[in-house]
Formats: sequence, C-alpha cells, structure tokens
Amino acid sequence: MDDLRQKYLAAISGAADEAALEALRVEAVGKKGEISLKMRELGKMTPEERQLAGPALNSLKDEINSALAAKKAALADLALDARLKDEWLDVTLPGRPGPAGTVHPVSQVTEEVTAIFADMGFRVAEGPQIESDWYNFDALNMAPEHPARQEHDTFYMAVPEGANRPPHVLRTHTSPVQIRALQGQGAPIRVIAPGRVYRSDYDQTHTPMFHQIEGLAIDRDISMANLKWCLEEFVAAFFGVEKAELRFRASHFPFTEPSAEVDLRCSWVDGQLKVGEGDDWMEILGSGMVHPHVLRAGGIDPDQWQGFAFGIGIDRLAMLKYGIPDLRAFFDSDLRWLRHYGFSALDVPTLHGGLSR
Ligand code: 2NL
Repeated sequence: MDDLRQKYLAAISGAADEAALEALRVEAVGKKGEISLKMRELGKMTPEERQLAGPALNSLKDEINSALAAKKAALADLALDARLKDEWLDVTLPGRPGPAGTVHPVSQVTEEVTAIFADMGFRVAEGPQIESDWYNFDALNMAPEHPARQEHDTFYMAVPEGANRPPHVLRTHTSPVQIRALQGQGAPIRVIAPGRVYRSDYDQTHTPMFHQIEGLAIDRDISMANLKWCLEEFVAAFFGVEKAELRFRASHFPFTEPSAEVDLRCSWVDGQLKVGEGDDWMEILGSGMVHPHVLRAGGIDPDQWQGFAFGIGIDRLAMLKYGIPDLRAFFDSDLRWLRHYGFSALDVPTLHGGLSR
C-alpha cells in the first residue's frame, strides 16, 4: 500500500500536463485502475484482513483523488499565468496613428455653402444623378429641339430594347432636384441642391463630372432685390469679408427670365484673391427669376407665385477660396494632394464656429 502511495503521489506531482494527469487517474483509480482492482480483491479476504485493508484502500483512493485535483488546479494556474504573460496588453498605451483621412475641398466647400444658406432658411434637397430627359430638360423649359440641349454635352444612357422613350441622361445640372422638390413640397419653398453633375467636356478648366449647388426661393412676392441680397450675404460669409459687391449682367438661361450673370468685385495681389475691393470683376454664378414654364412644370401656378434661382460651380469656388491651381488634380485621388488640401473631419463648418480653420 505504501509503495502504491509513493508511486502515484510522485507521478502525480511530476505530471507535465493535464493529459498526463488524466492518464495517471485512469491507471490508479479508473474502473480498471490498480487501486480499483485491489478493492475488488477485498471480497476474497478474510473479515479480519478486510477490516484493515478496506479503510486503508479507501483512504489511499481519497488521497490520490485529492492529489489529482490539487495538481490539476496547479497546472491550470500555471497555464493561466503563461497565457497572461503571453497576452499581456498595456491598455494605457496611446492608439496607433492610422492613415488619417481628410475632407476633400469639394466636400468642405459644399458644407460651407450649405451652412450659409441653411442659416437663411434654405433646406437641402437631393435627387438622382441619372435623370429622365423630362426632368433634366423639358421641365426646365428646354424643348427637345432647344439648342441649349446641345450645349450641355450630355451623357446619354442606353435605352433598353423595346422601351419607347427618350434616353435617360446623367444630370447636366442639379435643377431637376429642385423640380422634384417643387412637385413634392409646393410653394412657398426655399431649397438648395448640391451635388455631382455631368457634361462631356474635358480640358484645363472642365472635368466630365463636376459639382454644382443650385438655390431656389419661391413665394408670393420674391424679387431680384431679394436675390441680390441673398447672394451678397452668401459671398461675404463665404469669403469671410464684411461686405461683398456684386454686379448683375443681363444674360440668358432657358429656365429664368430675366437672367443675370453675377460678377464679384475683387483684386488679385501676388496671385492672391482679395474679395470686396479692387478694380477687377470675376464671374461667380448665374441666376434669374424662375421662368413661368418651369414653375408650371413644378406644379406651381405662376399667377400666384414667383421667385429666384441661381447656380454656382463648387469646384471653382474651392479653387478660388483655397488657392488650388489645377482643377484636374481634384479628381486624381492623389494622397499627397489630399493631405495638402484636405480638411480635418472634426472641423465641421458652421456660422457660429467658423466656416473653416
Ligand atoms: C450657371 C447657371 C443657373 C439656375 C441655374 C434654376 C433652377 C430651377 C429653375 C430655374 Cl428649378 N433656374 N437654376 C438658374 C439660373 C442659373 O445656373 O451658370 N451656373 C454655374
């Protein structure tokens, strides 16, 4: 009995892992283990022998079982210690600086312009970039044979076989968004529609995809005086000057009557734009009073309502404000360019917090 005790206690204390321990358990106290077999032999003993051997075997079995349990717990502790050492983590370390993204100047300027007009009560409207011929042209007083349609260098979508309709187009301006807003909301209305527009034109100053923001204000008695005030407020806020001076030049758009191109008084000092002073004029946008045909297309009665609309190119606005020389670099996705001209995602443009830092 002592030999058995010695043998198993030594083996248990030297077991390398849980598997070895389990093998020892089976060998000693398993169903066919050495001690179990000895217990079976109790039956063949005399009552006197059994009186001695029985309790001794039982206590040996208990002793081995508790040695097994203790060793098992010790092995588990060791394994946990090893894992803790291995998987050690300093939660006080600073985060790794990832590849930090920036806000594209086009997105930044869109946010800035939106913040300014939102402050004047305009809501943002959005719509599809693939438009029907009707929303992009007809509704804007450009009949199918209207020459301005050619000037738009339109991208046409394929017409499915058997479909008896004119092709859809990539919108050439965001005006269709405002037609949809008129139809959906009716008058009075004040909306701005920023977004991507498409024209098949590619050179120094044109990209086939560019960005526009259009504005529309319809009420009972809105006039060009209201238009001029809104645009002066906008330009002063956008360029961060006390006062901006605008010049309206008679022009023509199919969707407005009368129409005006708007120039901004400015000067160029060492290639740097100065707004509100100087002897130069720079064209910055197109505008006018919404044509009665366009109001009707939007479901509005032109005898009851009138208002103004305007359209501004966002990309050129970004170039002017942030001194970016090359338009085509806007859409190259060059990381060095993006890091240089990009904005922090945390500086959200607001009128109270500053449009840009
Ligand atoms: C330009 C000219 C303009 C509009 C856009 C407009 C929209 C509706 C009705 C009437 Cl729904 N007009 N938009 C009006 C005048 C000019 O853009 O040269 N943009 C860069």
